[in-house]
Amino acid sequence: MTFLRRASDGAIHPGKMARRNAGAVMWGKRDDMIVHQTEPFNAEPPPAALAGLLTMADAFYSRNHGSIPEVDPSTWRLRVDGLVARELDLSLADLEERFPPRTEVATLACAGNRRAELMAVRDIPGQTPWGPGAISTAEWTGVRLADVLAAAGPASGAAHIAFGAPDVAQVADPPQPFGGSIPLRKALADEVLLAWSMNGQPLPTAHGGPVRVVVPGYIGARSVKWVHRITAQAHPSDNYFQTLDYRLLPPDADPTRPGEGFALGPMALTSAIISPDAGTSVAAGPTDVIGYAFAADGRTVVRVDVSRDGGQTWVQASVDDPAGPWTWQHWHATLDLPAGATEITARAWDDAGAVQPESPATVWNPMGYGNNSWPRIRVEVR
Ligand SMILES: Nc1nc2c(c(=O)[nH]1)N[C@H]1C(S)=C(S)[C@@H](COP(=O)(O)O)O[C@H]1N2
Ligand SMILES: [Mo]
Repeated sequence: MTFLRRASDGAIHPGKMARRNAGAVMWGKRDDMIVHQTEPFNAEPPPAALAGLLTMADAFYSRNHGSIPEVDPSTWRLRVDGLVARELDLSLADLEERFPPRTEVATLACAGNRRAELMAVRDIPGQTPWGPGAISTAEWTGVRLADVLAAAGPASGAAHIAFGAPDVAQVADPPQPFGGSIPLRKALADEVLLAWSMNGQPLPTAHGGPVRVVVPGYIGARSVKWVHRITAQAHPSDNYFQTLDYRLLPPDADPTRPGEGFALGPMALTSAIISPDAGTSVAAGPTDVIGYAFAADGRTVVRVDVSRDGGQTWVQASVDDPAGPWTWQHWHATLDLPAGATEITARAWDDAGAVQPESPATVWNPMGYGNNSWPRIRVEVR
């Protein structure tokens, strides 16, 4: 895939196939998974694996900042503390017995999804060159975070809910366990879950088993895996991944300077082309173009257009109805492709009338987050 060639840090190429597969196999992934890093494990599926509403566990992207911890479900405990009337110490059985179960189909996307297209504009050193596959959708089952918080009774000063996990990120400064927070208002929303099941199976270790947070509509980083502590507090989490990483900085900001820009939470409308595969060759004539679009934060994609000439002329795609408020939607269109080198691009609108920005250059930022510009792929038409 073309975007992998842009990797600055020892690009993955077919010569490293054996190692790629070893990383994928270790975490139960399909062996055509694109492994950006084996330790910590970071991998995305090939675009074709993103075609269904639900992403199978063996194709679901993996984003880790530290070693994946082995957490024993029988000894796992969740501590709820901070500005609450009653501190809680819950086992997995407590969660299952004391609160009503809730199932939600939700798309998770990393804020770094589609970063490779930003890196092509201007390099972003030290960051993973994610293609369009750092996004996946599953059916999550667990309990509402709101129900657990209600049992603890948030006190009047509580405004943020912070999550703690056991995996230590050496990349953080100083090295520390992963964590983050969401505003209390979001934490009390029905869609936010403490999930122990993914697509009807126990939550795999790699995806946060036994229990993870699922925050639909927010950047993936807030869906903290292996969560073992929930703290109600007046301020956002002081964890590195809330205060320094996962911030949107203005283009001219110094990424090493703390406090610039703002912490990301809700996601913005994005889309990608998943077929044809970028960089491949296709036969001239009518060609099906397939993609996903994700309005995020509870919105709906209402229109997608596709162009074979860089945006001079457009064909309206047909867009799947959303499976719920928290999922991506797939779209498809037929383009009549003339022979030669061709760029296919797309643009999506959400129900608030927001449309994707045209160019990655206008959304470029020093840490490479939130690229939601028009997706573009090149194919050779023969
Ligand atoms: N404990 C912990 N939770 C975490 C992370 C992590 O490194 N450690 N990565 C976060 C990020 S940045 C993303 S995008 C999602 C990825 O979830 P997945 O690996 O199940 O796809 O998990 C989030 N939760
Ligand atoms: Mo992420």
